[in-house]
Amino acid sequence: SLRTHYAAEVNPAAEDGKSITLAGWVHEIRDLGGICFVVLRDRTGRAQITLVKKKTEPELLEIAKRQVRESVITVTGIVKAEPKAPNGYEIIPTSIALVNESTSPLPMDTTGKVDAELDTRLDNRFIDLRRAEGTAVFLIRSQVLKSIREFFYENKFMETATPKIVAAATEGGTDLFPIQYFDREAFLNQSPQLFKQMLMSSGFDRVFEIGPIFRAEEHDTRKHLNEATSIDVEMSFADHEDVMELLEKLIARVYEDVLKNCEKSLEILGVDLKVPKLPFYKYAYEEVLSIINNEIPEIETKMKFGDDIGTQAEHLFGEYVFQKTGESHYFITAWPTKTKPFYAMPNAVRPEISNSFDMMHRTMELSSGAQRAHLYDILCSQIQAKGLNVDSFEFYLKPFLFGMPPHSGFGVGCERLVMTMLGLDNVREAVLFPRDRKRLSP
Ligand code: ATP
Ligand code: AMO
Repeated sequence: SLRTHYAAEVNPAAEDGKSITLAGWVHEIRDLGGICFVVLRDRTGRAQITLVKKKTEPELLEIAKRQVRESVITVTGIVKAEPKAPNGYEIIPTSIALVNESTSPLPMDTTGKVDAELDTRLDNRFIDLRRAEGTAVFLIRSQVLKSIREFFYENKFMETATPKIVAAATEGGTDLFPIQYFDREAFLNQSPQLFKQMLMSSGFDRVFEIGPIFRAEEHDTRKHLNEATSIDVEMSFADHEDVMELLEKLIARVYEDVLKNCEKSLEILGVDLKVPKLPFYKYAYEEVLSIINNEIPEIETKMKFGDDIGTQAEHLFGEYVFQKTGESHYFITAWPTKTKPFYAMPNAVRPEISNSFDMMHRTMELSSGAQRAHLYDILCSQIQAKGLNVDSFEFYLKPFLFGMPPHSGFGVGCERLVMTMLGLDNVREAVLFPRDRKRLSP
């Protein structure tokens, strides 16, 4: 490797006087007359290379001054503790190599001094991600996914991979992307839903999958992507209460791990993270309606059973919960059967409501889940009740005839999880190369 250290991993006290090699990008050059600073940046942070003109060989000074911003360089030099420099040290260079010179001018600023529009940033995402904030979001996202995997492995879940090219819709037909599959029409999968349920019949018992989902969402919003990352879970011999408990523990664990392991990234983003308190508050759908109708005057039209909770009501109710409880996360349970997909289990006592839930953040929905209808007849009649054709679900329905255990599960949108955790304005900020209505490149 060309480097001996990352910028933020140099210990100024322990390494004082030693020679090290850093590799990275020229973040900034400041020529103050008698002294010249070159700031090198890598994934972990910044290091100051200090050249005192009188003491530096003219050749080295020339190289340092010529470096165009954002060029790739390596620097070998002596570490000197310096409290005023980034990370508490500076490097007195013995050699500087220009590994690959950047073209100028740059497509956008990387120092944070000039704000760029989100579109400009996404058009130039490779360089946008060099900004400390960009890197921080994805270091945290990486930790989130690591924690999720650890959590599930510790709880005896198996990681699965189900097909993304499919023959039928799972979440209703409207949001499907059709594709050409040799001489047939196929679709990009909207959710692993049907497959994760089929695996319950295989006896896999507890599965999770982290993978892409594709939805041809028509609207261009701050919280919808056309390609998102779904964290999917399915568990046998468990009901909706069991998986809600699993879900809230998962969220708390992810927050704890990020708080513990991503201190610096959180600081860069100015996020003061608070681990949600367990158990999450639960509001039955009908309770939500009653609160909205009686205690939230901003919603003028009274809501009635069966209505969807729209974006405005969702926001105001989230705010209401936050004011009451001080918590951002909560569940809305017991949704009307007709507002939930066919695979949700109707309640045994009141079949017009389902054993389902949405896990909400103050600002938006983060997850939905349910106990599933595991009895063949109920499932078939629910498919029909949605106006769907039972025949097109043959591959899915067959396992229900040959020993399907009771089961429950949920799906969490990874980008929305990261977005709400970090208070990002737009879900696109939580995706490296987002896909939306207008954006197919890069
Ligand atoms: P909002 O309700 O806040 O206006 P939304 O309903 O579009 O937004 P979410 O509620 O977060 O978004 O749901 C995410 C995805 O789930 C969307 O793709 C939406 O189309 C889909 N979806 C929501 N409800 C159902 C449903 N009952 N059946 C199938 N898909 C659904
Ligand atoms: P649902 O459709 O609610 O449920 O999706 C689950 C979660 O995935 C995220 N999500 C999205 N995020 C960004 N952009 C999108 N277009 C998008 N669509 C979905 C959201 C949402 O809460 N099969 C069920 C899950 C289950 O019951 O197990 C399902 O797909 O955070």
